[in-house]
Amino acid sequence: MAIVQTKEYSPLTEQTAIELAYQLELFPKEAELTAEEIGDGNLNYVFRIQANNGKKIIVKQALPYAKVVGESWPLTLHRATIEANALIKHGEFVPHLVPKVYHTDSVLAVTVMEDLSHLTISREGLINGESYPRLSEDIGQYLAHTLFHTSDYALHPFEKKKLVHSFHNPELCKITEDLVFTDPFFNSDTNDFEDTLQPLVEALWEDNELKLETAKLKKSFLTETEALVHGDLHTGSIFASDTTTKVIDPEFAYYGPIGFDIGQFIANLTFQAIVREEGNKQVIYDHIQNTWTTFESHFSDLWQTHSIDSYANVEGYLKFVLEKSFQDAVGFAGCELIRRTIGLAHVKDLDLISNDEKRIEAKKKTIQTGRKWIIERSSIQTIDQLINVLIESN
Ligand code: SR1
Ligand code: MG
Repeated sequence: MAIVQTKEYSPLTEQTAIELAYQLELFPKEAELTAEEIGDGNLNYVFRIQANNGKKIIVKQALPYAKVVGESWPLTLHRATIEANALIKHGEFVPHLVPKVYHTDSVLAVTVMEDLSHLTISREGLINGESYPRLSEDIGQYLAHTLFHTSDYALHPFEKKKLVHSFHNPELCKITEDLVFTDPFFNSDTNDFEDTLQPLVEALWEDNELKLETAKLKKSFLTETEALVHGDLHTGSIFASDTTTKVIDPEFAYYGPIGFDIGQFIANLTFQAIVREEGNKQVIYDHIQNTWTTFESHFSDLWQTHSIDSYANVEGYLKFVLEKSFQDAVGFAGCELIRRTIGLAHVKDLDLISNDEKRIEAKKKTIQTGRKWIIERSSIQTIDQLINVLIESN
């Protein structure tokens, strides 16, 4: 990896992104390069640099503020380092499921990585009716390997605690603490929803049972350093095709509860289960089921073959860990459903429904499903039960 010493931060332009690519010698000197800013996320610049011979790379740069809100919301540049290090760490276990990192620069807050433009962001594809036959198998494996191998079940305690320290990510965690676990459940300025939803939303704010259960989930997010989680595993953080899956964007990575990524991914599939026409829902139910069963079987295999925990072979311990992770995942999924519907950062799956009546109907179902999953998570014990609860209210 070439090292370029950068003295101070400044936002890249298409021209300076090209200059950086030349400096890093990622292309031959004689190559003619073009750049295009293609980022449509909430936080960063993403430049695609292309040479006249067709070779492409991605230069991603963190901005010192949240793009979704503007310069009034300052945001640490350190998230670029967290993201690059999480891609590299997770890539040790599932190299085929993450992009290759070619270069990082912590001062410029830049990560240079593999271009994935032959794939589609899975949220966009799913909205357009794609079924992505490999998606849940790949994500189930991604979850099992990244979560198991970064946990105390697989690592010496010194090594694990070193990782906990190096993935300390308080600013990005604070965004999740506020936007996922707090603001949607209170009358907060960041919330954003249609007037028609006001009575349902006010009922959530008054719902002590829901708030108590959400507080318990937030406590888990705040305190449980189980594994290196991606931290923002929605379908917009996954590139896919019929044959390939790649997980991107782990800038929210930190040591958190094993159920967090599982729940966020299941929730983002659930938006599709809710918005699709009747005949097209089953493929999504199947993905939800297969995500969990793949995770469970790979995690269990890794536990049997690689666990260094003295208690690994104590009867009932693996079952306990899996049950806890499942129950947490159901609750976290419920929070994600609610926050993407009435909080600051929405999802296109719901917002792009142009018919007002249908959109509001879908949002009401989403909120009610989220509430149910949070409150009833201890009685929802299997993935089949979870899907049945979803089908009943869908
Ligand atoms: C201010 S950032 C809003 C949301 O976008 C990211 O993708 C995370 O989901 C975050 O909560
Ligand atoms: Mg992101």
